[in-house]
Amino acid sequence: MTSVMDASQVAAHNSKLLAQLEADYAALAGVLARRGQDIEALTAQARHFAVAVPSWGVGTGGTRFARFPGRGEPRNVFEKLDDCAVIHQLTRATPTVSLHFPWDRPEDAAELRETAAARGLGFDAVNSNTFQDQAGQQHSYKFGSLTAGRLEVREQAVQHNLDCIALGQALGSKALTVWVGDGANFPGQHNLRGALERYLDSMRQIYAGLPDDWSLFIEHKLFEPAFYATTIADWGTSFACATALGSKARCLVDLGHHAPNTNIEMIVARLAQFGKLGGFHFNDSKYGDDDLDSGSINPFQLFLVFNELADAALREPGLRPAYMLDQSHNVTDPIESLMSSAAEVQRAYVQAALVDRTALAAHQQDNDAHQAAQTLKQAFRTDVSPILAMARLRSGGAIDPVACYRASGYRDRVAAQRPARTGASSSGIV
Ligand code: LRH
Ligand code: MN
Repeated sequence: MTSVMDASQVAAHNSKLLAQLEADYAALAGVLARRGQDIEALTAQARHFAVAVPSWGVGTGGTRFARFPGRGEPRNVFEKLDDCAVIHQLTRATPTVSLHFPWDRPEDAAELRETAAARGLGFDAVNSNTFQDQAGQQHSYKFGSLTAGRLEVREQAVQHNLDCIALGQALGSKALTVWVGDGANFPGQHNLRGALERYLDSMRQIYAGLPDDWSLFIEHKLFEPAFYATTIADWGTSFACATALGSKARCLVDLGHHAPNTNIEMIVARLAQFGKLGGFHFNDSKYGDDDLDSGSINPFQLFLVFNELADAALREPGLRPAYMLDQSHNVTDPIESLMSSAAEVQRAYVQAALVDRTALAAHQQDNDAHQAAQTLKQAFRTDVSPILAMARLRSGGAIDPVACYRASGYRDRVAAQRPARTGASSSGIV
């Protein structure tokens, strides 16, 4: 496997931090042992945790107002893979990449698959895109895609999704995520039921094109780009559609796709209970679909999501939702944000494993609300950073990924290799 960053730089970085880490690790081991918990078991669990990186996340993101490109922007899917490889080399928690088509459509899928494998990377769910028009596209998606009133538009959108499945198969992916921005901006603009009937008709054709071992993830979103009615606006509609389509169809929860203060962990519990929890797009937000770094605004919510996943896993040990990041890095180095975000999701996973579920169940049974809440808070308040760092170290990563990355000069190196985009700032998320 070719490392994008010089492994000796990582070793040199770790050697400086090792003694401190071992001291912090031993101290935490003591705290956990007093609670009857084995730090080694938790570190082993942390080492098995993995979250996929979005290919579109390693470039600088933007908003509808502007996008201000950073230095050394990746110009194609191969340079995106290089950056994704750095993230995995240092965190050891991001072995797969989620691609978006046509943004990442390769000339030669086999070459892309080999290049990724050579960098220790594989491919998670692929994403279709019928929320933009591509150059030379016959029919516009301005008035919808899978729900469009005109049959030829729907057929084009269905065919695009079938092409994504074929490409994903060639790349070794096992799932297709379908998010459509379809909806209306004005009451009366379209028939609400008719739009969903057309969506289901289109999705049945896509579902029929799924290989037996594939999954189809339906991603709901409350609003944007539609600002009055979004066809797949909430988990209920997504759940109804996934149920109508069949066992290979499940629901994907993007944390930023809900109204402020929505109890997202309860949505997770519901979807898990009914066997339709397919996966996640992790990010954080304060207002809308802000696509901010995971755990950067509301880390307690992220913990509560993993607390529900840990509870669900007790009931269905085979539960394996797809974990993916979906973020837009407008003002930070995307590599740093993705490394920190992967660690924050891993942190919530480990903190959820710290919850004393026997004590919690007893407090719930006794209606001791205070102690029940404190049982969760104790796990959330536990600083598991030494476990995350030790997991990285033992898996060949960096004790402090961002510090190691900055010391490596990788961004300077790629900035020299990849000419900066000049001219007026464009707009849009990528
Ligand atoms: C829509 C979304 C979807 C992606 C896109 C990049 O807001 O979350 O998952 O296709 O962002
Ligand atoms: Mn998403």
